[in-house]
Amino acid sequence: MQRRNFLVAAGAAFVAGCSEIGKTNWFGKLVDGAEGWHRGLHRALGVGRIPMAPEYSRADLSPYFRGNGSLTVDTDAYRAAEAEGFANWRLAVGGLVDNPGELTMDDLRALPQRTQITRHDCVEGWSAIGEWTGPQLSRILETAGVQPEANFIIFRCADNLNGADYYESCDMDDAIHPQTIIAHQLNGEALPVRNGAPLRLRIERQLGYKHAKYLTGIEAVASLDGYGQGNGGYWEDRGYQWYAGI
Ligand SMILES: Nc1nc2c(c(=O)[nH]1)N[C@H]1C(S)=C(S)[C@@H](COP(=O)(O)O)O[C@H]1N2
Ligand SMILES: [Mo]
Repeated sequence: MQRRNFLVAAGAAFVAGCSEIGKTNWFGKLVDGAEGWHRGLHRALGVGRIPMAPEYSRADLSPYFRGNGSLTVDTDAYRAAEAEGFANWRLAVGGLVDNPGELTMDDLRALPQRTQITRHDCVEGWSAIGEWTGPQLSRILETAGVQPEANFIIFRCADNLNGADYYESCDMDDAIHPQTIIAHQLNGEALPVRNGAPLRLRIERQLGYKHAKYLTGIEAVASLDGYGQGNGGYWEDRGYQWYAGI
């Protein structure tokens, strides 16, 4: 399968769009802001009224951010990826999008980055404060061109717990929330393996189990049916709530 670098393609489309006035392309639309489900949705929600999770200062950082659930991925492929510093890790972007493709770690690092210091709350009764850095999911979805029928984003993970692949999902409201990022750093350094190296979701208005680690792909879908047991996540399939708001 050939890798399609849609960020580079987007840049090329932008240049073409500037020189060929009147010719429509999605990136041009995005830049001039005249259209786009994302912007429309932000307007409908009312920018400035989006509820934000509290953010903290560096003085509040937990000295050690523990790992929970899977602490690594027990596959030869993951061990090989770890041995090369995850240089060739890819995040697949697919489903109901106009521009499916794969993002490299460099692609993700080249996007505008958000850094946020937030508190992670696990239902098992512990919390930790960490500083997370990565591109906003909204930016990736804009570039991919999410189709109007998409209602959810599915997050695919590399690990398997007791025979089932870990996965998660969220609605478009949380997907485009400013604090929803694909983190590749914790406290200014590459994510430790125990915390989901090389990529993990931070979805700050929700409980710990929603923050999918070891991300391999994101998919825009109309329905959660057909993923896992259809409840939208590994723990949701085992009785936990899908909307795990804090
Ligand atoms: N892929 C994957 N993601 C996961 C888990 C897991 O086992 N596998 N555990 C979840 C749970 S229950 C919590 S509390 C957090 C823990 O994140 P941490 O290991 O960075 O502390 O990851 C969540 N994401
Ligand atoms: Mo958790």
